[in-house]
Amino acid sequence: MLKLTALALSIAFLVSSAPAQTPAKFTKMDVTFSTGGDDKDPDTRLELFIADHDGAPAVAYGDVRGQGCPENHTCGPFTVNPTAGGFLLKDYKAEKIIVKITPNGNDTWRFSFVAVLHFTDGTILQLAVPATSLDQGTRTGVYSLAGAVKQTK
Ligand SMILES: [Ca+2]
Ligand SMILES: [Ca+2]
Repeated sequence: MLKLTALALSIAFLVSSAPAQTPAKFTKMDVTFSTGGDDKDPDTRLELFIADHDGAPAVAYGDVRGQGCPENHTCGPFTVNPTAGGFLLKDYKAEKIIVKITPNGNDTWRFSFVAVLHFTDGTILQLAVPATSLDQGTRTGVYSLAGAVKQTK
């Protein structure tokens, strides 16, 4: 009986003295593109967002200007940093990666990409998006993080 009480007390102590868990937060995303048979012109602006949907306030943002992505080569990694609020790891499935191009005149870009997201607890999410394309008519692609592969440290 004494032993049980001591055990109960030590458990109570452990619980009460455990530090409050800080929820894991997004720290950065690195995106590497593989260009197929049609390049991205150097003067086609590339913007990368993480947001709930296209048009929603971005929780991460990156702006790439003056850099081309030549045919049959990789370009990047481009680092995308959190904006003011960022987001929590537990909420990642609701978030989307949004790739937006702003061509000067015409440009078609055929590409695939791999996005690697980092979190404060060491968790890494990786999303691989197969071949797709954007052009002056379709400037925005939206890719859900729900299918990302999670690696926990
Ligand atoms: Ca092109
Ligand atoms: Ca052009």
